[in-house]
Amino acid sequence: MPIDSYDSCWLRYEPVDDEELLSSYRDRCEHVYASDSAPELGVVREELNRGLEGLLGRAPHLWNHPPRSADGFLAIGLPDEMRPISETVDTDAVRSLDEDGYRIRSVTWEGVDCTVITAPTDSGLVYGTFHLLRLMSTGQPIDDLDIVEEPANANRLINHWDNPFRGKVERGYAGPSIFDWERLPDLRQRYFDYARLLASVGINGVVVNNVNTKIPSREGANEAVSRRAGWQLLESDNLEKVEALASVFRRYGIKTYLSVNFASPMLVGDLETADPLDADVEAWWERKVDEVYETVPDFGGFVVKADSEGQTGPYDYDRDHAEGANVIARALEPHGGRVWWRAFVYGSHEDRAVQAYNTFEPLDGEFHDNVTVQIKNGPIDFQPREPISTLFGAMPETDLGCELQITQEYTGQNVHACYHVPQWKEVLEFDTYADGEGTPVKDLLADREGQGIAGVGVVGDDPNWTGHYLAQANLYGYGRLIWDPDLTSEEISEEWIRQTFGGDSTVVETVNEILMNSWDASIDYHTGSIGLMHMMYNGSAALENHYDPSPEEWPEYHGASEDGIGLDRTSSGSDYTGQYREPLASRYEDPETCPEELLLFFHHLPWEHELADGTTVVQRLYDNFFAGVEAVKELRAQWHTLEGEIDDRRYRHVADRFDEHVLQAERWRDTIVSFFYDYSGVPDEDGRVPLEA
Ligand code: GCV
Repeated sequence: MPIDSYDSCWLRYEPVDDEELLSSYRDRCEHVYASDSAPELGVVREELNRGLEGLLGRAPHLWNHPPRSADGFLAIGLPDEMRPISETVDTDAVRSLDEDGYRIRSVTWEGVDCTVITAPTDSGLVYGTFHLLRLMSTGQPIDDLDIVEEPANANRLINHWDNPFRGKVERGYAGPSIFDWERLPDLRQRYFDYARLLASVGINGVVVNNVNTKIPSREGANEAVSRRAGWQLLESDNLEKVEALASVFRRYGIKTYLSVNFASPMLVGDLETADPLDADVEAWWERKVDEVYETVPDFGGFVVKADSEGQTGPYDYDRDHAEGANVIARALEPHGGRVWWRAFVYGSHEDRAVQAYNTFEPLDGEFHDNVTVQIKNGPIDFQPREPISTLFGAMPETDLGCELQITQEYTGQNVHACYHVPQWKEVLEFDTYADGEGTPVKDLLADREGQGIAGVGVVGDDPNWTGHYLAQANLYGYGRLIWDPDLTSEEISEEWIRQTFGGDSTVVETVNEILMNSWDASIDYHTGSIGLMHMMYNGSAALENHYDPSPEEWPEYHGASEDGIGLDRTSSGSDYTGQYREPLASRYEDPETCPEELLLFFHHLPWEHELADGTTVVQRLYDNFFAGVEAVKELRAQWHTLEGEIDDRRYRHVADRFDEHVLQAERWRDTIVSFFYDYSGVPDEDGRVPLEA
């Protein structure tokens, strides 16, 4: 069931073809008793209508009271709202669930088989509804359910890097922004469908514009044109546009946020300073935030990128980042809003990896209660694999957020297949030793009201939303994983496949294998899998593509020289190792104990340094780059077996991309292994390098 002219992603609600399941679903869901007292409950009814009509072949009967004549029914409401719920579940226990939590239970009420969905909040009912529909869409039985769900992370955000008024998305590979700021407050159906997709996987906050709120003007650029940028969303005239989007998202329990420029008091207001300790600046933020909340009463808060890549920040006024964040936080506090203050600050240290910790760790305890310091998963920038940022676990007095990237900036953009859930799992499972052994990132972030996870958005106006059909799995998986980090990558991919391509076991197994092997392949042909990274083309600032290989641009990131490769980040180098707690610091410090997949991130080693199995560094790099390309060819071959098994449109789209993916992986391999050979002069033992002319 396509949504207008664009893809329905995992909300296809294809007819159930298993007769037994169909009849059991019908018995329990043909009649629905659902309250419609709150806006979210309108959404529940709409989604059930749409979903059940698709799955069961006919729309359900919706009731405002228990359907007396029915043999079974579905009851959805707050714990005390309806008797089939209050008389069958422990309502105190439901009321004490976390916000957004819910309970689904099969019960017998007055002799009738019922399914109840109940929650402490309306948004919990939305999530519970999507859960039940997911069970049916993936062919699960629903006649004996007893499910209690609470999200692990309180804040589950998408950060759009969309540039308002320009239509472009920075690092967006799925076409222009779906948000049409020129036409807003007019709404598009697509906004509602986007909100449905997000709510169905548990997202509860959307930052609608790019953290780069001011595009640094380029020489010769028309200033009036380059001024049209994200910071303007804070202008009074634009707030009704923000409210229009918020009116859509709030129906699904999703809050709306804005990225704002630190110099807003000067850009949006007419002050001559943005100094966070200036009284006029403080008063300006208060007035502006009051105005925002008058227009958008449930506004979520602001994201700020400061002192980074051309964006103004507190350093411009000799203030620190806590002083910078706090002036904005104080203005938001009376309204319950929050500042998500990014730790992505670099440029003043020779080794970028060490700067975020050096900047933020000393400020632990200085941030206002409603500030969250948002940290990228690794110290560099969303590379195919990085060590985990040393800031996790280093700021116990501060609310922290983890920033992941859903869009594939460095992993092949909209052409390469790369399923990122295994990578994010590695991040969340990483043991920081912050509180001794057994303090993984996921536990540090969980269960704190001011913490959570932010994912850099992936959608654009492309009919398939994500540029590459298989990249839908990343949006789906991001939401599911941050709701429940204990789900396995395979569980998530399998859910996605069943809802997206149907339940045929060959299709499920094949797509699952493709997804699960794609990240490893990407690391192999982009990096060689022993800790290198950042070898992509950047070019001029206007053209940065981060897609093609270009290792010669980045000596400071890979450290290749005639005597070896890698960077010394041990105590004899930049001492990034020293920012970790023990035993991690010692483990990374010594090349003998450093995990091989991160070796050259921490160590500069001779090309012919022997690894544990006797293979040299340069030979391992050659082997891994070649293996990566072979793996991509295998993914393509597996995809080819699906011809005729899934619809031709999606089959072709992915098949064509795999052809290009193979070519690009070969280009990466050939460029980088030749680069290594030029430096090392060491040929490949298997005769593959130097390449034949
Ligand atoms: C939004 C990298 C990306 C930029 C991005 C920046 C950031 O540098 O290339 O496009 O800017 O990270 O995360 O702020």
